[in-house]
Amino acid sequence: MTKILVTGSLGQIGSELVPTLRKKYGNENVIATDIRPNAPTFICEEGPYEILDVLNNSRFEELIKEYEIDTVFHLAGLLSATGERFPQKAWDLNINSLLSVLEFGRKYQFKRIFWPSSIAAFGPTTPKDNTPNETILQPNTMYGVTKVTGELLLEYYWQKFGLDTRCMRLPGIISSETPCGGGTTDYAVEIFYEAIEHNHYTCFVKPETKLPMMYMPDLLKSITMLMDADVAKLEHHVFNITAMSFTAEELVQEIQKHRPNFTVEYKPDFRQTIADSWPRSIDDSSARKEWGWKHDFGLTEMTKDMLEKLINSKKIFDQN
Ligand code: AKB
Repeated sequence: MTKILVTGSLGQIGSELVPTLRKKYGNENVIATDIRPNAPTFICEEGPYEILDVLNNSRFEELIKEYEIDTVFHLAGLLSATGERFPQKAWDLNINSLLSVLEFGRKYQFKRIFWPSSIAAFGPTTPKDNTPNETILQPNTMYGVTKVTGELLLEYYWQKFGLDTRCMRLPGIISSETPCGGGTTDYAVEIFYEAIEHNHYTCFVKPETKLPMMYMPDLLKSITMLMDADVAKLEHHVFNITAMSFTAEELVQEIQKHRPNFTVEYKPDFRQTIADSWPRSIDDSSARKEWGWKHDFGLTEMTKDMLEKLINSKKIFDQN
């Protein structure tokens, strides 16, 4: 029986991955953890929830022993924009916690570890369009530096100790359950909340900014597929993955099809430089070939679904 621990469970991805994993493996077999004490009921009442600062090694190890953990989804970490404001903290949190997970994996012989890398592993010298899986990795953000380092660590533990590490370079993730924060691709999520609430959005990147993106249902599907993949068929441990690429302006036009009075002004800030250093589109053919990756949502389907979900859940109005 698989016993899973998820770090960063209350974040944008964790809050939707935990219920997905609990459905698949059973509520009691998925231990949600986060540094924050106040977990929403759907996380802390449907299965175990433990407070965990991932830099607290003894507490981390205690939980691994107590629950006999054999699989970790390590999602805790600082994103690109926050990482530029606090570079040392980004290194400390993103790398030292990953190193602990890998060491626990070796010591307790984990079955598998999932860790998200990012398009931030690429940099200004990487080819911008249809960026290959194997290419130049010279990021110019601390977040990107931690992602490249993390990828190398996963590869090292795989080669040296046979630890089964699996990783995807995530594009911007768009979702309706938990608002995101601290990232550069956040505009592609915030815009939906603002469109519904104020019919207006001030966008922090230029209209022509084009980045790879993915809708949460596709992300959850891809993580499950990668973790279920037959190890014998995997030539990589780190995969490019994508579903769509669009400019900020194209996203606005798509939202305006549903909300014709929606308006946007563009006020680029420091996150523009980060966005400009990342690819416009990604070649994820290795993921498609090695474990059958196929996305369901493009810009049109995602936009329609996001607006419907946010309006129906009334989440936006409850927050205020
Ligand atoms: C960010 O914008 O920092 C993240 C990412 C692309 O890794 N969403």
